[in-house]
Amino acid sequence: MSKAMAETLPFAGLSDEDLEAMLMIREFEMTVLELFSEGLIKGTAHTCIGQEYIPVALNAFIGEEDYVISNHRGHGHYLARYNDAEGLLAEVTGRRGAVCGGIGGSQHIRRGRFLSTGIQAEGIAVGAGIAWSYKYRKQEQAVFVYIGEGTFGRGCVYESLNFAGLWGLPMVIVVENNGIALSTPQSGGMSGSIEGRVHGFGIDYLRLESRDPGVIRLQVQERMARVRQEHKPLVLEFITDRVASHSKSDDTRSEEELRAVQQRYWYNRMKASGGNRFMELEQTVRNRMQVLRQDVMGREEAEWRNV
Ligand SMILES: Cc1ncc(C[n+]2csc(CCOP(=O)(O)OP(=O)(O)O)c2C)c(N)n1
Repeated sequence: MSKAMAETLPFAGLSDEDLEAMLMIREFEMTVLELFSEGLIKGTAHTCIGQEYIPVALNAFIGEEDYVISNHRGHGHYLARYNDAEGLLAEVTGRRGAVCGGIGGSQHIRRGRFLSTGIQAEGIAVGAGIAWSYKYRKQEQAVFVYIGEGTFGRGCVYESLNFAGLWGLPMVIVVENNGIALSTPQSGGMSGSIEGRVHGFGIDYLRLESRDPGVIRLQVQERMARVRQEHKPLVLEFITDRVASHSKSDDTRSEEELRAVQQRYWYNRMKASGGNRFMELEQTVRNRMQVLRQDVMGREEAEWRNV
């Protein structure tokens, strides 16, 4: 499907449940940016504004026993899985009720079979190890690893792909290709393509341009089943956009580029065509987040020593 075609899709498959989850992630990230400006975030934070639909779409394929390994831009990955804005907001602001007692902050979250790491490419190597243990024990679970296209600059991505291809590991490697790594566009940092590199290891690959979770699910479901049934790794490359800065106030893109990003943003497109249903859902989510913010920010500092 061409990028232009994907961009004109009318979000036919977007249920209220998906829309609410996407809006909640967006609202959470907007809150993080505000708190960041007020100096109330502990450490740093990278928002996934623009990419909210990806974990919402994929969550339908992730079972309780599966592992999800997230990266530095991981709030949406966590929220799509656990719908726990309270625990995460407390975590990034270091308040009581934090999911990791306030030790992990934005980038280092652990809950059940969910891990995130701020070290680029650490997740794919750890994920390959976990997937190998699933295979060795003849378990049906899979490992989902999120990485950005810029992380293909690290050598252990290739060691992990080789290992996954060679041993037939039940892994889904989700590449969130937002076209820019910090301030380096893909064209300035990558020779060849992600598809070419993945095929070099004999690994199944699918490129996704839609931003509609319903459409995405239809496109991936068959390949996803093979990961478990045939123990085959799969790489899903999402062509997406980082709508906000890399972290905060560090965007080097031109005004023209940023305008194009805003035009492609699912939120702006939905808002323009979503009518009352969209407005009502957005207001509900916004109110919920405001109440949560007041509650969490009124709490004492997290007791991280008790974790
Ligand atoms: C080993 C390592 N080197 C450098 C960094 C600093 N760093 C954090 S994010 C980032 C760019 C990541 O780009 P990409 O993988 O495309 O993900 P995106 O930020 O676009 O989501 C860099 C260089 C890091 N976290 N880890």
